[in-house]
Amino acid sequence: MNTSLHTTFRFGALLAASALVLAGCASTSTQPAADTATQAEAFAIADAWVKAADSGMSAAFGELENASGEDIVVVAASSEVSPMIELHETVADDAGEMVMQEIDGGFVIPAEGTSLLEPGGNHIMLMGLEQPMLAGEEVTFTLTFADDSTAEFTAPVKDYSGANENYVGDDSDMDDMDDMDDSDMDESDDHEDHDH
Ligand SMILES: [Cu+2]
Repeated sequence: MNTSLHTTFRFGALLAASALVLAGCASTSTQPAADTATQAEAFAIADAWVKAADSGMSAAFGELENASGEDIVVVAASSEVSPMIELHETVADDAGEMVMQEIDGGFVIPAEGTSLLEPGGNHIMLMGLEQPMLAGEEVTFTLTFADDSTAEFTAPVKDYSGANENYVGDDSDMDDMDDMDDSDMDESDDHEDHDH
């Protein structure tokens, strides 16, 4: 009688131990998510170009491509040719005039799709050029994506007579730009300042 009880208890304990081992196997065989690629890695650009300009504003264009199965989003752009670069869209204002403005939420490139930057549409806006951009030169840009990854591309400068939409920044933005221009002038023109 005693022996029989003892055996039953041992058998139960063995079953419980087996169940724990099985559970352990199940959890360790679960793989981590395989897709760890950044948005920048899925990005490419075709036919990139920049509009030639001596000073002030200009814009960059091209076809943004996304090789991944999920939307990727360009949230910012930078280049050493301009201290102030924005992502712009072109829209009709209340009077039906086409005007450009900063786009909300950046440039979305759909999964396995493209997004076109073109005169009269979305574009990378350069404001306050540091130096002239002449046809035949090349300009390097860095794009930042929604996941903080970055991608560089180089675009040739081309003469182009269009893409002259009005900019509808608010007044404070324009004041900031004026301040920036003034300080730049002060630095570069110090030796020519005969006011004192
Ligand atoms: Cu613009």
